[in-house]
Amino acid sequence: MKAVMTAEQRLFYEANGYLLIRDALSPEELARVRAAADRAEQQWREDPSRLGERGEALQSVQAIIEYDPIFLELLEHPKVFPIVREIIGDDIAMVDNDYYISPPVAHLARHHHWHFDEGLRGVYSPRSTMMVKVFYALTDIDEDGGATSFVPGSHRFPIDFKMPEPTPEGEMPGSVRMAVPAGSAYLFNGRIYHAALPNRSQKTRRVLIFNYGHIWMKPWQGYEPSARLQAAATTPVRRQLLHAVPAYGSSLQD
Ligand SMILES: O=C(O)CCC(=O)C(=O)O
Repeated sequence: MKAVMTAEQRLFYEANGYLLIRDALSPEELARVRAAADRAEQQWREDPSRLGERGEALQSVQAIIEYDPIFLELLEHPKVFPIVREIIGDDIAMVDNDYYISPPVAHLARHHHWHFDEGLRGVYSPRSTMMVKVFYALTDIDEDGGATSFVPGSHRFPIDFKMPEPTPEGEMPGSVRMAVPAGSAYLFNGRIYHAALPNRSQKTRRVLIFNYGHIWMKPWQGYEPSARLQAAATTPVRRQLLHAVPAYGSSLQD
């Protein structure tokens, strides 16, 4: 595998546990992705049996890759996927994927309180990276617009580290917010302490989420790729991302 991260990106990610990739999507790509996301949202709203959250602070279209081929392309986007692969390794595979729609909320409702994505005690290995999650912003996200917030460096805290309580507004000491323009991507280590802050702006936040782990990990329940997608996957990268290869011994070659 060719290393693609700049020295600055590598150091920033190692120190902080997250990375911002500005202009990950060109304006044309953003428009195409946004149009496909709108179509998926409409299908999902029209059929309440489709999986996802239907709450006040979050509506989510679960397993968005099943809705349109453009989302599969994003799963291996040339500006972002090589970075994720460099961090995780050649045994990379998809864990879960969603389209999150977070409308403004009148009070402090939020959909993700402070948490780590993984707390896999049986395999606790602080030098390993189990998961990396990528967000693509489909709308501009303001400071008060339901931004994802991180405690930088917390991916390296010991598993029994006692995190402080957030303020009622959801603030954590030393945290940063992903207030970013549409078309940006950000990624983070699954062991970083993070939250979605309340959306107190006037705008609905829209993001696509792709979570990656290792081929020997199962996809998150409810996110197992369909037989249709697996059968249509022909390239080695897509077959591995969609778990259409053996769980043990599989690795991308180039
Ligand atoms: O929506 C967000 O900004 C955060 C979501 C989150 O916490 C997660 O996907 O684990």
